[in-house]
Parts: sequence; C-alpha cells; structure tokens
Amino acid sequence: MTDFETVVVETDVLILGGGMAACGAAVEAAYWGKKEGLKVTLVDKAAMDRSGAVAMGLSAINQYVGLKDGQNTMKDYVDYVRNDLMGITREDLVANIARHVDSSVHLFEKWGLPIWKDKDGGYVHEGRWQLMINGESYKIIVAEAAKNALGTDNIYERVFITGPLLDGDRCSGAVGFSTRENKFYVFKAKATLASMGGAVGVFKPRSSGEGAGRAWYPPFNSGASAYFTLKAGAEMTCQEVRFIPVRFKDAYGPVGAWFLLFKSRATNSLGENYMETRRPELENWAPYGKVKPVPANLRNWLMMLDVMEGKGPIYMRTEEAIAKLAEAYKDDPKGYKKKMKELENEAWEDFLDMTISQAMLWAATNTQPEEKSSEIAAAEPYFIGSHSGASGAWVSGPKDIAPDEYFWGYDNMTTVKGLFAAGDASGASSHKFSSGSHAEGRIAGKAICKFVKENNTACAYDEGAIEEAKKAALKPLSQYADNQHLSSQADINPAYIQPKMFMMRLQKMMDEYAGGVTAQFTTSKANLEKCLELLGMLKEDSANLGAKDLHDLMRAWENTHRMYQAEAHVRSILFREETRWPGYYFRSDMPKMDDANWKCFVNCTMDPKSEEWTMKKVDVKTVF
Ligand code: SFD
Ligand code: AMP
Repeated sequence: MTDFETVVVETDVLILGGGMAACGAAVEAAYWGKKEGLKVTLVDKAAMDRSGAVAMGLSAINQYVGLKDGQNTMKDYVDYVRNDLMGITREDLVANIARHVDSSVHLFEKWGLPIWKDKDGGYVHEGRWQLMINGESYKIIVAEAAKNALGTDNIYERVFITGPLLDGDRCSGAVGFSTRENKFYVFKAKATLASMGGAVGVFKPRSSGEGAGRAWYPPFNSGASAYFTLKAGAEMTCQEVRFIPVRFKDAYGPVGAWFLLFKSRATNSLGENYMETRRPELENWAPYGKVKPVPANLRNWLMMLDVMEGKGPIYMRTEEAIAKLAEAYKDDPKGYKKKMKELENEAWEDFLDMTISQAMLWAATNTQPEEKSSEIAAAEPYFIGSHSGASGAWVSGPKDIAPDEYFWGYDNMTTVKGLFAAGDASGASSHKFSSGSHAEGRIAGKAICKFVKENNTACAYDEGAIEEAKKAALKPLSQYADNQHLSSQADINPAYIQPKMFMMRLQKMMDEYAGGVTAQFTTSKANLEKCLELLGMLKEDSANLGAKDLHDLMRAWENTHRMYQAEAHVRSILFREETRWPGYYFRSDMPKMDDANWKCFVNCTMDPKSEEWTMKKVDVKTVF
C-alpha cells in the first residue's frame, strides 16, 4: 500500500500491551532503564486507561499473600496453586510472583486505589487470598503510574501489533499498524516483552445475535500474545489448560464475592447443593479431589454433572446468603434494617465495580438479590494464564528458586533470546490475577533491562523482510478494495472472507469439535483430528481475509491471532492422552486422569517459517 506511511521507532526496551503486566513492567523498566540510560517504549492497541481485562474495573484483588504480616507463606500460595491446577504448575514462577505481589498491592493503594478496611484498619478479605476493593477506576490508577513513569512520548496507543521481528535467534522488535491513521509501525528493539493478554472469541460464546460479543473475558484480547510468541519460535506450555469460569448467567457477573464473602451456596432446581451431593465424585480425581478448596475445574465439574442430568438451572442462593448474614441482627429492627441495606449495597457494588452489565440485567429482570436467586452457568472457554487457566509461553524462572531445567539467564525470558512474557502471556503460573500480573510485569521489567545491559548490541534488520511484513499486515485492505466489485453485497464475495464470517467459522469448529458449550465441554481424538483438518482449511482462507477499513483490518488480524491460539490448544489436548481438568474439558475417549504417564507439562513449538509443530512432555519439578 503506497499511501501507508512507515514509521520507524528505535528503542532499547519494547513493552507490548498496556494491561496489568505491561503497566507493572513500565514502572520497573523506567526505573532500571533510567540507571542505564535505556529508552523504554510501550505499545497498546487501545487506550491504556481502559484497556485489557481490567477495563471495566474489578471488585477484588485476587492475589494478596500477606507475607509481611505472617498471614501466609510463599509455600502456602504454591500449594494452593499446585492443587488448583491438578498438580501441574511451575512452582518457581508462582513463588516468584507470590513474594513480590504484596508490594504491587501496596503501590496500588499508594496510587489511590481504595481497598476496603475493617474497623481496625486492616484489609477486608474476600477469601484467604483476596481483598475487596472499590475498583471501578482500578485500571486508570494503574495506567496513570505507568504513564508517569514512561512519559507519554514513549507510549503508542491505538497501535495494533501484528507480529514479531527476528534477527536470527533473537527477537528484535515488532510491527503493527495504527487503528486510526494510515501508518505502519516498525519498532526496532533490543528486547521485547509480550504482554498482550490472553484470548477470547476462539470458542463460540453462549451469547447469540442479541448479545453478540458479550463474554466474560474482554473482547479486546484476542490471542496476540500467543501468536507473537509462537511466531517468534518460542516454546509454549499448558496450551490445553483453558479456563471455564462459572458466572452469573448471561451477563457474566463474578461469583467469588458470593461464594467467599457472602458464603453463599449454589443449588440445582431441586434445591440440592452439588458440592455435597456430588462429593463422592471427587474421589475419582484424588489426590486433587480431596484438597481444600476443591480445585476450580472440579467445582465446575460437579455442577456440570447436575446440568447434564437435567437438574438445572443452577442458582446462586443470594437471598439465602443475605438472610443468613443479617440473622444476627434479627432482634434489633434498626440494626437489621441497616445491615440489610449494607448487604444490598455490597451486592450491587460487586457488579457495578467490574461487570456493570450484570447489574443492568438484575435491573432489567426485576431481580433483588435479597429476595430472588440468580442463575449461574459455565461460560465458554477462554485462554487466560493469569487466572485459573495456565496457557502461555514457557519462561525462565528466578535463579534462586528455579530448578536448573527451568532457568536460562533472565527471569521471564522465553526460549527466544530477547523475548520476555508476563501476565496472561506467560504460562504455567496461574492465579496471579490482576495484582500478580502487575508483579510479574515488574519482575520482567527489571529482567529485561538487565538483558539489554548485558546484550547491548544493535540487532540487524532485513529491510526486505520488513517490507514483506508491511504488505502482509495490510493485505486484507487491498483484498477487499480490489475485489469488492465482484459482488453486489459487501459481505459475500468470491475473493475475500470478512473477519466476522471468519470468526464465526473458527468459533463453530472449536465449539463443536474441541469441546465448547454445545459439546458440553467434551471432545475426543476423532473430534480433535477433524478440528485440525478444518483449521487447516481455515488457515488457507486466512490469506484472503478482506477488510473495508482500519477497524476491520484490526478485526482481521485479531482472528488470525485467534486461529493460532486455537491450533496450539487443539494440538495440546490431542497430545495429552488423559482427562486431567474435567470441568474445563473432558476427553470422552480418555476419561480418566493418568498421573503415571501424564503428570507433566505439555509444551509445543511452532517453526515460524514452515509452521510445523513439535509437541513434547516436560517434567514437573517439585520445589516446595
Ligand atoms: O474475579 C494489544 N481478573 C481479576 N483479577 C483480580 O485480581 N480480581 C478480580 O476481581 C478479577 N476478575 C476478573 C479478571 C479478569 C476479567 C476479564 C474479569 C474479571 C471480567 C483477572 C485480571 O484482570 C487479569 O489477570 C489481568 O488483567 C491480566 O493482565 P495482562 O496484562 O496479562 O492482560 P490485560 O490486563 O488484559 O492487558 C492486555 C493488554 O494487551 C493489549 N493488547 N496491544 C497491542 N497489540 C495487540 N495486538 C494487542 N492485543 C491486546 C490490550 O489492549 C491490553 O492493554 S474475577 O472475575 O476473576
Ligand atoms: P471468581 O469471581 O470466580 O473469579 O473468584 C474470585 C476468586 O475467588 C478466585 O481466586 C477464585 O479462585 C476464588 N473462588 C471463587 N469461588 C470459589 C469457591 N467456591 N471456593 C474457593 N475459592 C473460590
């Protein structure tokens, strides 16, 4: 495209994404980079104030260890995560985040985030590891600190990163395009941090036309981290470990505060609590079925068994929980009224702070939580390594904790020189959430400066390859413009496929063959092989994506990114010949857990040029 200006930005450190991990990295890299005179640049596809998963705000900080107060130890947190992930976790990475996360939380508070306090001035805990916050403006507060640290001249907003630049075995930057102006960006960097979140929209959502696009995970995160790291040749891990959140049905309101703070039960239509009636099922998943709390996927699974037996709908018993909490005030009518008001406020604020649409649905359906239960359901699968899933890049652990096999020089560096990953982008270190992702970003931000200091050589750039990357990035625009005349209707054309159609095709095959909602999260070898066949054809057609404008161009690339995330996922489920995380996915042909053969990581690599995949098992090492 001749009318697209090429803008070249040269920097030492490049941070991709503007979410929790990127903001943490920005603060730390600005500090360590200043000492070395390094330039640090950040690129976000959106506006940092409201980008990523925390866009709408959050009502809780889900990782706070309380190390200094002696509330918990690093090992306690590692034990919790290992159990929740059915034994498969990188203990060194989890511990590294656990020992740094509290300081991120203290920074948030210093920057202005209101954290709930009890009458003695202590934090109000939602559960053992979670703190309640007034978090509607959480992201704005965290982004402000990052912006102040970097300076706005070093921040590029509304620039969509399409893929990596490589100098032999080293990552040498990234390319992308502006979503507002006809500009193609080339970021030349000595080291790059991938922190562009996880992926939504790979599977068909429960919502259909009336609410298309509604999902639990933010629609902005579409697999850019997975694509970027795969295309750089980085080893990936836990690509099979998707996350299925159970949420208030149809608007995806969070359940954590109800289960943990309000101590609510969820029951089926017969009033039975599946966590009690289905308890014997947990024996089948021992030893993890026997731990406390019951792992998230097994909690899902017990609920799904009820649903599959036709015992749904499943209800969060909000009215019962509120009545129980107010019971102690029964003999004092004034106190009772005050307590009920307080509980009602807390219930609504939980949603208003992080999932406004759920509060709207309550209003629209005349739901008063103190009077009426609300339905909950398992959502479609997402890729979010920072929550209770685990997918992401395989990164180096910290020197003082990591076993030799897990350490190769710099914290959070992927297997590609100069390419780092944090937050949803780094794998096998679940349960970092917003605070832990910020802490991990800070860890990576410091390490990336160390890398540049010790490898402070300019990378080589193949200008021909950059021109090719520009052509490829913008191709959907010409594919549309050159062929639009071939049909009278813009969305049907023999020469191009529109991003929306492409996405629906991807979502349908993943839903039906790779264990989405329609298949009740169940799949098998035969289904996965069929899915790979269809994905292969979809990949062929991705060369003919058509985009009518810059917005559509972004949509086209989002779906290309999703497609690679999908392939990594399908290949990994196929490779792992067992069912380890029922409630996330179930292999009907391999319905049992097989600790003897599969208590290991499944890692994969894609050759960036030939796009051939290599799958392997990697040992799970116990550190604690
Ligand atoms: O309870 C490109 N999470 C919660 N964490 C908590 O601590 N408490 C909660 O209450 C949480 N809840 C919750 C959470 C997530 C979601 C979606 C909901 C509710 C509805 C989890 C955290 O939010 C999550 O762990 C972190 O945000 C992860 O951080 P990070 O940095 O890995 O991802 P990000 O913040 O989403 O940021 C991604 C950034 O990348 C940008 N981006 N930039 C350039 N080019 C591209 N191609 C790009 N693609 C993406 C994005 O714009 C963004 O800046 S609860 O319900 O669980
Ligand atoms: P959620 O709102 O489901 O994202 O949950 C927020 C936090 O509470 C996460 O750390 C969850 O793992 C945890 N959580 C949610 N429900 C339960 C439960 N029933 N038992 C234990 N922990 C839970």
